[in-house]
Amino acid sequence: TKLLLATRNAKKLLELQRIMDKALGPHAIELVGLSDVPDYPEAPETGLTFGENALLKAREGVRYTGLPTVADDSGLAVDALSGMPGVFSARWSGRHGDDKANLDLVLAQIGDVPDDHRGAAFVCAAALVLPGGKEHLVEGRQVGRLLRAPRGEGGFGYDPIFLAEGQTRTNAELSAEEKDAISHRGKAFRALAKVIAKTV
Ligand code: ITT
Ligand code: NA
Repeated sequence: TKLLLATRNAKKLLELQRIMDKALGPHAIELVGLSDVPDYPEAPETGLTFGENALLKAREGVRYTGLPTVADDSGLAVDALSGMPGVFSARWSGRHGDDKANLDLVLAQIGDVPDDHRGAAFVCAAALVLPGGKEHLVEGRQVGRLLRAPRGEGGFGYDPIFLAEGQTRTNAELSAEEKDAISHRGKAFRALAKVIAKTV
C-alpha cells in the first residue's frame, strides 16, 4: 500500500519507514515523501498544538494527491521554558531546519538551571487522513532532561542534548533502533501502524 508521508524532512521519512517496516512487516507500506510530489503546495503549519498541525498537514496531502496521508508534528517541550519551543521547535532560531542553531538557542535560554529543573519532553502527534475523509490522531511522548552540552552524532534536532529518563546515553548516542524503541515518534507511529493495518 502506498501512503503519502507529508514531510520534506528526509531523516523523518527514513525513521518512519523503518518503524512501519518493523511494525507491519517489510514492504507492507510504502511511504512516499513530498520531495517526490511535484509542485506540492507549502503545508500550512499554523496550529497551536502538535495534533492540529499533524491534521493540517495530512489533510493537505489527501487534498493534493488523493493518497491516504500520514503526517506528524513533533517537537521539544522544555519545562523551564513553559513548554517552548513546542510547535516552533523546527524554527526556534528563526531558521527553519537549522538544527544546530535551534539547539544552541535552547541551551542558551535554559542556561545553568540545576538538573532537577531541566525537565523536557519530546512530543509527537501523528495523523492519518483517508481519501474518504476519516481522520485518526495519536500522540507519543518521551520524557527526560536537557544536558549542558551536546553528546553524540546520531538522530537529529535536539537529540544530542536530550537524556531520556532511565538512560545513560543521549538520544544522539543511541542506535537508530534503540531510539525508535523509546522515542515519542516510535510510540506514536507504532500506535498509528495498528490503525493503518485496520483501515487502509
Ligand atoms: P516537516 O514539517 O516537513 O515534517 P520538520 O522537520 O519541520 O519537517 P516538525 O515540524 O515536526 O518537522 O519539527 C520537528 C522539530 O522538532 C525538528 O526539526 C526538531 O528540531 C525537533 N524534533 C522532533 N523530533 C525530534 C527527535 O526525534 N529528535 C530530536 N529533535 C526532534
Ligand atoms: Na512543526
